[in-house]
This record gives sequence, structure tokens and C-alpha cells, in this order.
Amino acid sequence: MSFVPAWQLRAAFARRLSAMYGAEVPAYTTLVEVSTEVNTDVAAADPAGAERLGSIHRVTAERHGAIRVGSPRELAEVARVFGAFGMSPVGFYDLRDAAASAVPVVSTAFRPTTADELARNPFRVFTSMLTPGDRRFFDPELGAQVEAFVASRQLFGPELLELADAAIAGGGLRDDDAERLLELATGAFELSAEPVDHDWYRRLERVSAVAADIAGVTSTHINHLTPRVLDIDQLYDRMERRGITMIDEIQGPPRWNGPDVLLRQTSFRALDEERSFRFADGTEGPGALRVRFGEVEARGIALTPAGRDRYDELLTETDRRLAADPDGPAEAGPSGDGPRIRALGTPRQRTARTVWAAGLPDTESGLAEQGLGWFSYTVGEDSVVRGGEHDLADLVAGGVLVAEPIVYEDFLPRSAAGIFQSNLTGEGTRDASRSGEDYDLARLSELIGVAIADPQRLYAARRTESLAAAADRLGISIR
Ligand code: OOG
Ligand code: NI
Repeated sequence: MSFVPAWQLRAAFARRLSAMYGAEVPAYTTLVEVSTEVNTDVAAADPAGAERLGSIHRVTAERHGAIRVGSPRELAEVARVFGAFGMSPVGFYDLRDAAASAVPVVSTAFRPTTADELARNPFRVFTSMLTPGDRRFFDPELGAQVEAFVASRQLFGPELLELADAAIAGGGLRDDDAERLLELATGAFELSAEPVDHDWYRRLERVSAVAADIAGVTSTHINHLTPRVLDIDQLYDRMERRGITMIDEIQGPPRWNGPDVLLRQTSFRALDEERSFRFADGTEGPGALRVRFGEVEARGIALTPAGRDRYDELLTETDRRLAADPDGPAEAGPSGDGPRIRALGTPRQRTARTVWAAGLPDTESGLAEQGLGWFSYTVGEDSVVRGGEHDLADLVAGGVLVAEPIVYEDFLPRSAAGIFQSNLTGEGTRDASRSGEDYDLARLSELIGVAIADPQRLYAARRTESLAAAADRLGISIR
């Protein structure tokens, strides 16, 4: 009998979900193959650069999943299941009022939170909760019906929840219990073969395809599993060459001449999957639903609150220019490989590149000096320094300390809304004149009984801890 610690449970969980998803959604397997190809090529061309934002081992194993649930009770259960794998809720995303692509959910992401745990395996799951009390989407009668439907179902059985609690309490499980936990947890996120109640599903679909996906059936499922790739533009191109049509744009920052920041994502549309429907007259028959899709992402440096404000300004400026000039500027600057890779040459990408070139420092040190990006610090190789107080900038300039970029481990609300929307059939209906329901990080934490961490605090803590360790080692204090 041996003991399996939480991180090994997490790595095994990610592998099992990947095997399950690959068996059920063949295009996912293609995506993983192409991602691996691209990562191998990038690592061969530039070994040091490829590992700047995480070891090739981490990046190759790296996945994020997405699930959707129907109530605070269900979200609290999800917190127990993922807690077993050393994943806790981080960040709050409100996707209900993104003007062009509103969906009736609020979300968080479950992930490891410390540098060590992230390096071991960074598996994360974007988790959304339906908001049937939001009157912009649901009238009182339908909202109450949705609540009753969700209250009567059970997504996670008692055995799974008990094992999860035991894993949380002990920081892992004995191998026989670990095996059972993995089996039950993976099974809980498989697509169910249960017949779908046709009229109920279609009624919810008129409000939003996301509402139907969440509350139209009695189970939940992974709706995508996303590998990380080192060159998402290359990946986009190679997928299209393999005959898989990607969505029109790569979401998030443009490709530009500076370092990768935050998160860039793209996806291919959900495919028809055969499902069995139950009709009002009691008969059953085959049909098709599109609920699962493929997504891929490239991760960059985490931005500080000031950096995020700058990012939002660049986004707004890009939107403004694009509204004034929908064709965008002619390709400017040295990254003129636009025409070769379709996604690079879109008017939005060309506009964004121009805006970014003028609006953000294009080096890591520029981002660090202006306080726009998060970095941690290690002690340089042959650093000699006398005790007393020193400026961080001087220590870095003198090679006493070396800045390492901190990878962005979270999500982007606008990209998430775009990913949701690009994979929905139909627009849904929303009455913006009615009142929403107040949700924020604190309220959601309270409702699920688990504190949701603020991502910026986690990044700040990594920087602070690294500086404290360096100061300690050098016997100095750092300003
Ligand atoms: C989640 C969409 C958001 C991402 O990577 O931004 C997301 C969903 O479709 O449930 O996964
Ligand atoms: Ni995703």
C-alpha cells in the first residue's frame, strides 16, 4: 500500500480526463498531436526561449478543462472534488454583461496556487455556474423551474464526495482509494447517455444554449480540454491545413514584437454528436447536440493591476480604431508574416499590433521596470553585495538578482465570453432592461463556503516571497 499525494492525484486526473475526452472527441486528439508537433519544433529552434515560461515537461502535460454547473450547492461540491486534487478556486469572472456575447453564468477557476504545485502539474478547470435568478435571462417562472430541476439532481455521488473529503484532509489518499477517486471523478465528467428531455432542452435553449447545456440534462460534462502550445499562430495554421476550421480570431493579445503576455486562445466549433431524445408523447428518438468543442492556448507573463489596466486600454483603443476603419491598417512593422498565417492578417490583429507597438514596452525588462508585469527574483550566479539596504533596480542591473517572468495562470473574461459565444448555436434572448443579480468574488465565496482567491494577490505573494528569500540569502534588505 502506498500513499498518493494530491499533486500525483491531480496529474493522474488530468491524464484520465484527456484519455476519456480523446476517445469521445477525435478532433481533440488531432489538436493534442498538432500541439505536440508545434512545441517540439519551437523547442528545437530555440531551446532556452521555449522554456522561459515553464519547463517543456510542464507545458507538454499542461491542460485546462471547462465545466458548467447549476447552483451554489453544486459549485460547493465541485470545490470538494477539485480540492482533492489540490485545486482551489481562484478569480471571479462575470460573463453576463459582456455586451456582444452575454451568457447567464458567473465563473471561477480551480487550480493549484503555489509555485511548486504549479510546476508539478498546473491542471486547472474553468468552472461556470448558471444564474437562473437573473431576470435579464430568466422570467420568474422559468427561473424557479430551473432551480427545482437542478436541486433534484445529483452530479456527484456520496462515495466520490467522501473520498474527496478524505483526500483534502490527508493531502492525498492510499493507492486503492486513489484509484477509486480517479475512477469516480473522471466518470462524473463524461457525457451521459441518458435520453435528453426534448421540450425542456429546447425551451432552455431559447434563453441560452448554455442554460440548456447546464440545466437541460441531469449531469455535467467536460466541454473542452485545452492543451498549451508555444506558438498558437503556427498551430492555427497547421490545424486549418489538416481541414479543421478554427474560429475566426485568436482571442486575447495580438502576436507582436514584445514578449508573450497573459493568454491567447483559439478554438474549433463544437461538432454534432448523436444523442437520444425523449419527446412529450413518451417516445424516444435520435438527434444531435453540439456541446463539446476544442480549444488551445498560449500563455505569457502575468500583468500587474497597472498592466491589466493598460491591457484594457489597448483593447478599447483597438475596438475604437477598428470601428473607424474596419479594414485595419496595412501591415506595419517587422512581424509582417500576416498573409502567410491567416489569423495573423485579420484587420483586428493588424490594428492591435499597431496599437500595442505604441502602447506597451516590448521587452521583459521594460515590463518589469514600469511595474506592468509580474516577476520573481533569484540570486545571480556570482553576486557579491555588501549588507544594508539596496534598490531592486540596482541589484538587477548589477546582476545580483535575476528577474524571472511569472506565468499567467488564469483566464480573461472577454476571451472566455468569446469562446462561449463562438460555440453557441443561436443568439439566445436577453432583456437588458431587467435587473441582474449581484454577484462578486466575496458573494460567490460565501455562497459556496470556500474562499475564492484573488489572482493578483497570488502573483504579488510570489514576487514578495522570492524577494524575501533572496534578501535572506544575501543578508541585505531590498527596497
Ligand atoms: C468556458 C469558456 C471559457 C476559457 O478558456 O476562457 C474558457 C465554457 O465554455 O464553459 O474555457
Ligand atoms: Ni477554455
